[in-house]
Amino acid sequence: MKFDVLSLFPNYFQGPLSESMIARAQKSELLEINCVDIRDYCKDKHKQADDRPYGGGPGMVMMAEPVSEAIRAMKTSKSKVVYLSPQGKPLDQKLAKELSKEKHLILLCGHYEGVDQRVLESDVDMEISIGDYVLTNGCLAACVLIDVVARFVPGVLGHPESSANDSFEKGRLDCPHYTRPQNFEGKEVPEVLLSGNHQEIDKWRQKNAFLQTQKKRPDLNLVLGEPNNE
Ligand code: 4FN
Repeated sequence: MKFDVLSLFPNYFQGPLSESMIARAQKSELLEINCVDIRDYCKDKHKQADDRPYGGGPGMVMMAEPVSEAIRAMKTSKSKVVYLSPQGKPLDQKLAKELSKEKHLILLCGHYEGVDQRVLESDVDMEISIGDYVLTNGCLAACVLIDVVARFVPGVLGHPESSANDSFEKGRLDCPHYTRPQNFEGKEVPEVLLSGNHQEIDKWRQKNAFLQTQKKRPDLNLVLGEPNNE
């Protein structure tokens, strides 16, 4: 799966996308992530990518031409163009799974006040939001989307059967986890986890995953409630 990430800070992504699973997936060529500098598509000698908004007011707007040129330079017949924006469809596991079936995603990151509306109408297939808070720019949102989507690309995950993954698939939180030592500052590991009885352990984990979800995120049982087995 290929990602082209269009932004004004192509170096922004070097950290998050060069570590851990995402780095390994790139080395093994399961993922290809190409960071594109929108400024390379500015035609004027000052490489201006932003301008003042029509109608006045504070802030700057990303100009239609360089953004559009950058998108069109990356686009093929198999591309889906996504603009990360607060107006977008909320990103969740279901949407991420659908996106992971695409061959090529072009991710457009907003800066300043955002992108000229006409680009969104002409060149963008879908707007996606990672949540309801104010961000400085769309780069972190693109990193989040890549991370979430990449986990669904076959081979990217080390252990596809991990229990954490099972819990996510069922749309609820994971159960509490314990490792050595058996006693930490007087707190013992729950007895059943030491029993070696895998049926009992499984029962305990399922029950506690459910209880934890009810207590901390009761909305999750409703929103992601439908089990998703594949
Ligand atoms: N944000 C809100 C309302 C109005 C503006 C913003 C905001 C970065 C270019 C967009 C934000 C949040 C989730 C991209 C926020 C996201 C962005 C995202 C984002 C600079 C313009 C901006 C009501 C949501 C608080 C700045 C609400 N997912 N504007 O953050 O790109 O993808």
